[in-house]
Amino acid sequence: SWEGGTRVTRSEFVVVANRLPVDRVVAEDGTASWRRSPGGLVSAIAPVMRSRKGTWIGWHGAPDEVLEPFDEDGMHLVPVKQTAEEVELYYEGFSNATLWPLYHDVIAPPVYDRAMWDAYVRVNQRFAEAAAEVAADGAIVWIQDYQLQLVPKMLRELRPDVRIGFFLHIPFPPLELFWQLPWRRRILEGLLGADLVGFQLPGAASNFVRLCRRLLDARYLKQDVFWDDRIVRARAFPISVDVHELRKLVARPEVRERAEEIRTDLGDATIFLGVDRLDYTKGIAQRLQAFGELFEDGNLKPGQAVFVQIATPSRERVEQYQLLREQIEQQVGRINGTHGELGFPVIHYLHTSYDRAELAALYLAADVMVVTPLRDGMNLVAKEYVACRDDMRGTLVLSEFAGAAAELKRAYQVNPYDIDGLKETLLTALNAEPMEQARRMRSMRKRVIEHDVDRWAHDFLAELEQPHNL
Ligand code: GDG
Repeated sequence: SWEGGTRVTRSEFVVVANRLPVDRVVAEDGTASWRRSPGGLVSAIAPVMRSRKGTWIGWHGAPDEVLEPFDEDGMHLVPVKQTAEEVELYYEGFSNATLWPLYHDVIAPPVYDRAMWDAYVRVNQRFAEAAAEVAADGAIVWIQDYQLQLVPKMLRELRPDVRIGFFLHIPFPPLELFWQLPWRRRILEGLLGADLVGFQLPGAASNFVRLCRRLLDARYLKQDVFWDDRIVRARAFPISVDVHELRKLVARPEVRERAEEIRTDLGDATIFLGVDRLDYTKGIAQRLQAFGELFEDGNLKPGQAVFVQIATPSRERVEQYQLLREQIEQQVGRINGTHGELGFPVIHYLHTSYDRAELAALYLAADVMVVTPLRDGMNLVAKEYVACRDDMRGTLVLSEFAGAAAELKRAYQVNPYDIDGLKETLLTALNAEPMEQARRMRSMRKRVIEHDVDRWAHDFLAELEQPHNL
């Protein structure tokens, strides 16, 4: 159809996310092109996008730049503008300095700032308008994550005919914490614009339903909320990883060789591995503290065991992230300075990001994978490690506070706040016999292989498409 002179492609299936599923890459000769972003969400949704001729609405990553819709990798992409100020207030501000800490147990103090809120409302409205413009009659619109919680309601006001799904990738907090938010009612009403609100865990769905009752006086039955003469379903859909992609990666001879090379480079020491965005929710300080103390106690010797910590740069303009980086780098320096020996540092700290093949090689090389978030919606790293270990070797130490703990029952589970417990668990995992490693790995692999990210997307959309009228 033609609207206002510009051509609008209408789609039966629309995904709305803060970021588009592509990154701009600039070649040496200066020509720019797009490359599909790494990560499970994109690979899970891409096939659905293609088969349904879908449209993905999101920011393209450059502040102030206005881009026309384009096609890439079989997907129709609609860029949404963000000014530099909006990136600061809506994205770095309300999304990552307010909602992120509030939804993760207030591990860091949330910032409550009215200008940030105003920008959040403004940008959400822009996304809702973009979705309203491209959605065909009765289309399915699937909105992603905490940056866009107002979009369901805003979109419903513009387009009552479409079916709206929302998925929250991070935890949904208990009532006592959510109550702090000055705009708590607006966020809740925003989410209630959806037909289906998906969470990682059933407990998060319950938190949501309880809040609807206490804050909005909404009627409910189990996990259905009655709102505005509609039923809003709250359900859990634990996200997962692209098992197929990871299995293909670890089958590549060069990935296997690279894993061997990593082991040799580290002097055939026992390898403990952490892979995280550098984020204060990930419990990096706790795991390094525990690891360092094992040297102090004489349980580990330099040269015999090393910790490889990949810390991918993240949200570097948000103050809490700058503080965290200083704290972790100081801690690494102190532990290496105290326990390392010439040629034998005890921690290899890498503040950089790697390609998927290198990550897979690291997973294959690691004896003990250490995943100790203080709070995490799911944690895909834990599932990726399991998906990669088709040799049935290696052990996983996993925080009870990661969503993944509900499924990976055979991991060595820990409370990351309990440093003594963490030390003990690291040693138990290190000393597990190969038979025991295989027994646990087999059971965890079964879960991840049967519940991969395709199934997650399929289950969500099947529930969304089910008729569910009053
Ligand atoms: C949020 C929620 C939820 C990491 N370093 C590199 C790299 N990664 C990849 C990992 C993994 C992803 O990033 C991280 O996912 P996580 O789930 O571990 O954590 P968050 O980024 O906090 O994700 C979380 C998730 O959303 C999905 O719903 O599970 O709870 O917080 O895939 O492999 N990838 C590459 N280079 C790196 O250096 N290519």
